[in-house]
Amino acid sequence: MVKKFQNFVGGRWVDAESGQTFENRNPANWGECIGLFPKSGRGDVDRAVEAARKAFESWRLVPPPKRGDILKNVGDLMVARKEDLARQMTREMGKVLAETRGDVQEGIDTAYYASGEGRRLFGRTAPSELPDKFNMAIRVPIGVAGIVTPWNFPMAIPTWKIFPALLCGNTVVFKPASDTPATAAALVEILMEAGVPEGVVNLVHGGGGEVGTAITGHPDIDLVSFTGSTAVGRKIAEASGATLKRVSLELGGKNAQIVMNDADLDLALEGVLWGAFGTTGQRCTATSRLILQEGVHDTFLGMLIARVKKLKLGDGLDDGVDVGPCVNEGQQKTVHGYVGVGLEQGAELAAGGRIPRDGDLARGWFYEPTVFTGVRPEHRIAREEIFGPVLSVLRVHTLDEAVAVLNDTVYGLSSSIYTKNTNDAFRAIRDIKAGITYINAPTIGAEAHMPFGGVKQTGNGHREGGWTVYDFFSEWKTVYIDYSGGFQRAQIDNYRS
Ligand code: UN1
Repeated sequence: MVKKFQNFVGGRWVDAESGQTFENRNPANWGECIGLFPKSGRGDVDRAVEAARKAFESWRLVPPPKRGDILKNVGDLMVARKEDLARQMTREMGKVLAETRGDVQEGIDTAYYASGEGRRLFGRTAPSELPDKFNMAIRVPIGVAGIVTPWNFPMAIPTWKIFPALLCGNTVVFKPASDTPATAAALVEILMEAGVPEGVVNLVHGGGGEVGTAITGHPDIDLVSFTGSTAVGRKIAEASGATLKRVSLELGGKNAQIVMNDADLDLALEGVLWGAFGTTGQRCTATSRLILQEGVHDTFLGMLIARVKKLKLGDGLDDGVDVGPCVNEGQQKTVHGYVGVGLEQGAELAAGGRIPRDGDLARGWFYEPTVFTGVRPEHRIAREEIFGPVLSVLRVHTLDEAVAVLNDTVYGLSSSIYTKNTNDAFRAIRDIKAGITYINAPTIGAEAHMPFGGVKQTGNGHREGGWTVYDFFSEWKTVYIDYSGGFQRAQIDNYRS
């Protein structure tokens, strides 16, 4: 019997109004069905928003340290269930167990950070220009937050959004990616067990076209936080113009790692293998371009290809597997399509480039780790986000050229440079246009307590993570308290000449 899951609305588990369901399958073994999930629509979103709106009136009055205590419980429950959550996540989206454990850990880190923030959530005071008057700015809750999340970090990314949203006193309508609904259901169960009151978090499963659109356009949702494709992000930004919602968008990337002539090549090699092929390249921070300085180009390429050919593809639950499957058939097709484009435009295939058809690999949506050499900045595989295990190698002569090639993209999320020259490292930090720059480390691996986000078309200027995400999920209220007992006019009574 396949397990049937439900939405969670106003503190109750309920079916979709339509009564319809969709399947969640294992991308490493497509024959395995993990569960049936409600195929929801606008009516389900309406009910969830109603419940969240009602719950907001009491949740906003709960003191932030108390909200933080609940999030501490959430972190503790995640610690206790880490292994089960990781295994379920590998089954539903494919990345290897070490990485799904890391994904859950990122959620735990976010829970404990948010819990501590309950006793900070700092406001500010400033002197008044008038006597016997007190000025301060405090953070207040905003209302109902629509949270729309992707499948590549099924636990971490929802927690990046939901935990600070709750800590700041907002209530939530959560739509997880339809490829990873089981992890989302487990997260909501944990939130409830930890003591989040009814209606404060509502879960609506379903497709982006139906549920996502209903959330992002809903007149009674005050803010939307979305991570996903640039194409969808653009539509959300357009829709939010009509309703003037506050919107945080984390979108595409075309991240690059630079390797300079003086780099520690062994270190740079580990970095690019992890950055390009970890999570099967399905991170918005993935290394999809490798920029090699001429003096190390051939040597480094030789080292890289030898190791790429040894990467073991397989079910992420099995020991010794380095790279899991693509998340679904569509993603596998997209990757293969880009390999065709790379060849057509004249890049050379140095490794991979095929859908493996033998043995167990034929049961899932696998793709060979792929490296293209001789890539030029104008090639589409050097410009467009592929979101798969495909690395494009470009050759440059100088640091300035390396940085210019790295910056030659509409995106600006993560970046990396390997060099032993401190001056070059600092120049790169100054000149690279990206939200995140790593020195002697790969483009992936952001830590939960640091700002996360990108420039240019990677986003719309907000940052998740760390202390910065609290700016998105709270509103500043400025308060003036006049205790003079008299009538005082700013700018006027204190500047009488
Ligand atoms: C993403 O790919 O959307 O920095 C998030 C990293 C992870 C998060 C990635 N901690 O690679």
